[in-house]
Amino acid sequence: MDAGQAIVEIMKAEGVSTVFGLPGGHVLKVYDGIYKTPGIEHVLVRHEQHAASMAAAYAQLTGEPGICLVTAGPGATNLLTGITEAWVGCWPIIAICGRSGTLVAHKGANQEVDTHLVFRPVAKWTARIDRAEAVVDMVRRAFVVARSGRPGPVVLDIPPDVLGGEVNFDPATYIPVGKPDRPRADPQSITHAAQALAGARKPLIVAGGGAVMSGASEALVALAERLGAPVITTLSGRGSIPDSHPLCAGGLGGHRNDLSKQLLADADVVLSIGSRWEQMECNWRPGFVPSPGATFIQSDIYAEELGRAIVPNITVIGDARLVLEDLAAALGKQAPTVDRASVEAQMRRVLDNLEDSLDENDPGTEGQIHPIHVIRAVDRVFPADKITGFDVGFIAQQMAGAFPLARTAGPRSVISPSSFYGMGFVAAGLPAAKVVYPGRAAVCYVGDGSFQLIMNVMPTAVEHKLPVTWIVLNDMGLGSIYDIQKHNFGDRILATEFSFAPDFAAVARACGCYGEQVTDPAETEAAVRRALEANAAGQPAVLDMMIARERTVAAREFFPLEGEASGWSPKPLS
Ligand SMILES: Cc1ncc(C[n+]2csc(CCOP(=O)(O)OP(=O)(O)O)c2C)c(N)n1
Ligand SMILES: [Mg+2]
Repeated sequence: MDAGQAIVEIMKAEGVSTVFGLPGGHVLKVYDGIYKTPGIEHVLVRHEQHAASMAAAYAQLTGEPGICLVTAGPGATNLLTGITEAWVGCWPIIAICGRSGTLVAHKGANQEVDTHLVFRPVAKWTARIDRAEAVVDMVRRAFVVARSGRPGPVVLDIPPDVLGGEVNFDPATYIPVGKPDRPRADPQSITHAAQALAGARKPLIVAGGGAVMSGASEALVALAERLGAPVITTLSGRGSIPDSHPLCAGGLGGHRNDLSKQLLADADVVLSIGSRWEQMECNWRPGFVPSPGATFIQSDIYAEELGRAIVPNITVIGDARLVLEDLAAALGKQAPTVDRASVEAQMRRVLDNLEDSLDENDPGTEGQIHPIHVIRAVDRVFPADKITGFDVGFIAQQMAGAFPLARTAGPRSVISPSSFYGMGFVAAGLPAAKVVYPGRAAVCYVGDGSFQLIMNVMPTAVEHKLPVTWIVLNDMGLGSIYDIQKHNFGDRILATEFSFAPDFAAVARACGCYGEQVTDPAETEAAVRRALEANAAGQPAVLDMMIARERTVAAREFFPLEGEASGWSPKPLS
């Protein structure tokens, strides 16, 4: 068979059932392989960046590599931003890209560019494959690299003559890579960490995206219960402990709340599992990171991440699930030092107050639509097991910070940006939710500015019958940046307000989606219901919510807008 067909056979053997892509002449041998191979679907995007976003969303929701297939030159370079997001977010992607033919290379051939070099700083591995005989081994290796250790993107660059070359390959004898072995931590570091946790009066666990990628949820909840330790999650760790669990305290940094803020300040031992404590998560300012007197235990699968932002007292290198299981085993049957029931009761009291204060914030059906009002409507109308996407922009992001609102459904139910934070990345990836979970509803909060970057995702969702709902939080501007100009640049506003905006609902309808603009707060819930009904009937939906530009208290604290410590230049901890 030819190498193009062999690539498809390997994908199938590795469990791939969907490829996200956009063809060009250079990669038609692979497309032909997909055509001839039952069991592999192709989702045709309208911009290659969306293929990377969908592949990354697929990876977040499954833990498995998302696959992109694009042509040479611009097809490949259009992937760059989404691939970078996956690199920063540690999500596995395998991108198969075309390139100019071997015989005409380096002469300015059609669409020729050194793709493997373009992607080098933002991929775990990039390779130019020059011989058909190498293709099988290299594609197999791509699965090894993308899945193992710290997961991430792999980019393969293959000329059409190589894709058309004969390979000696029998799919029946191919041994799939499968899931990689999980690295177990050194028993000494487990003992050391367990001793610190056993002596803690106020233990706290902070779970990041690594906990989700490792499928560590059950072990996380078991250890938290064993210790009587509350759990705070980063945005990409959201769901690793279900929102409804009494030890779930919500988010970190810009997504924090009165409860998680207090717990982090008070904790005497903080166990961080699969989190890098990035700037977008904790700003690296006192009050947003463990207290100076606390013992900080950091565990990660990737040794180089340890101490990247905050120097730990104890390090544990290993797979999150195994680390959590081994810590629970090391703690054994010795009596917990913490009374879990009283911790949970205290947390409940703060959470009740929090819900009340969110109530007070929400002006209900008066005036402009308040963002909290939108979350409430979605929480009420959408099923509890929905997939939730949180795109970029303060308002969209603060949806995640409105815990205990914006309820999510447990692990692998959230699509989040990485700290690369590309506008539109999550909203473009959203249709992948229906590829992974055809039977679950999927909804995404996205800013009006961000939505305008990726609106051409709608035809793909319609064509492939991936009925999701985008809730556009429309403040007629790049509100996050507008606020910085307003508060820190003497009110000099430039390029952050839209004097013209498209009619998103009309554009949605023109693309085959259900579309509705909502201006009256009293209509919010009914509109959300209509969007969900459209989804249930197989139609994607867009709700253009004309909202007030409001932030949660946490957002104001995280990005102070006035004075010395303003926004984008936080002082690192000394
Ligand atoms: C691709 C990209 N360009 C620019 C930025 C910088 N940026 C961050 S938030 C933001 C404004 C987003 O506007 P919108 O989506 O309307 O959300 P809002 O802040 O108004 O809630 C911008 C421009 C970014 N994160 N990504
Ligand atoms: Mg906006």
